[in-house]
Amino acid sequence: ETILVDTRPGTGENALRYGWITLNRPKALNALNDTLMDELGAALLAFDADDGIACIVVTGSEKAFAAGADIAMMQPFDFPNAYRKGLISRNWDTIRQVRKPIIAAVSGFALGGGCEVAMGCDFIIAADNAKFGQPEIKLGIIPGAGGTQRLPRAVGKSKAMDLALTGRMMDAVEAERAGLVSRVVPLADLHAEADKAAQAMCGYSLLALMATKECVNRAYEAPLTEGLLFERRLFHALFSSSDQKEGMGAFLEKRAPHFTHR
Ligand code: CO8
Repeated sequence: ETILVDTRPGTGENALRYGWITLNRPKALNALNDTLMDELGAALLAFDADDGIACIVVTGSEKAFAAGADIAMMQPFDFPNAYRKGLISRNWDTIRQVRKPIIAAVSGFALGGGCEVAMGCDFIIAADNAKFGQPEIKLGIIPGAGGTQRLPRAVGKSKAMDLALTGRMMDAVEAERAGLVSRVVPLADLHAEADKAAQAMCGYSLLALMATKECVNRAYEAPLTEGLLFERRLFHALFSSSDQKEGMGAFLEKRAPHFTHR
């Protein structure tokens, strides 16, 4: 098994559950191969389709979130092989199809494809031992699963160029300062912090969570005027949900809301 899959309960009455996915190739520092990416993709899509699940956490081991794509797998590839087999694109884009929030809980190395998987999640909570980088340059290649595109959007051009051209790693403090990660926590607290964030989301309206994700992602795809219009349309649309009546009604009645995700 290259990944371990589990579900955990949210807090509160009627709360949804959340999915927990652990990357599990410890001997290779969770190096990503096609089997792992197929299993990860299938698990993400299954949680996305499950009405009882609100969000998903993806994590690795203490030593490595993932130390990149499996170099042993890639070394013999030639262009026709890589192109025909769709190396990377065949199963590496699945994460983009997921409409529910995904948290990356990162400890240890998140390098190359590992950093790219973390960036494909919606936000990153980093342990204080996390190390991020795009070291592909050292192997005679370039990032191939979004590193040259998502990293500059996250940390700006200068730092993205610095990391991808020199292949150096950045620690969790630098990654937080640069905006790649949303927060840094002590290693011992990483899973508890991810649990807390996921549990909070499980208590909210799934419609509103999904609409939030769709709108924020739109900010990276559309000009501002289009993005604002997109947001306004979804904002208006949510007033047709019973969760909006419940959320605002509960606030006014000074009680906890009971969302039904409708
Ligand atoms: N691929 C395959 N095996 C790996 C990888 C990897 N990326 N990373 C580590 N391993 C293996 C090592 O070979 C070693 O195996 P063994 O025990 O059999 O010798 C084991 O994991 C433990 O690793 P180390 O002994 O090297 O551990 P250290 O603590 O000394 O070093 C490092 C940790 C610094 C993380 C080091 O392992 C390293 O530099 N790893 C490679 C990092 C790297 O270059 N990543 C980028 C890969 S390229 C990439 O990701 C392209 C993405 C494009 C999309 C994917 C397309 C398929």
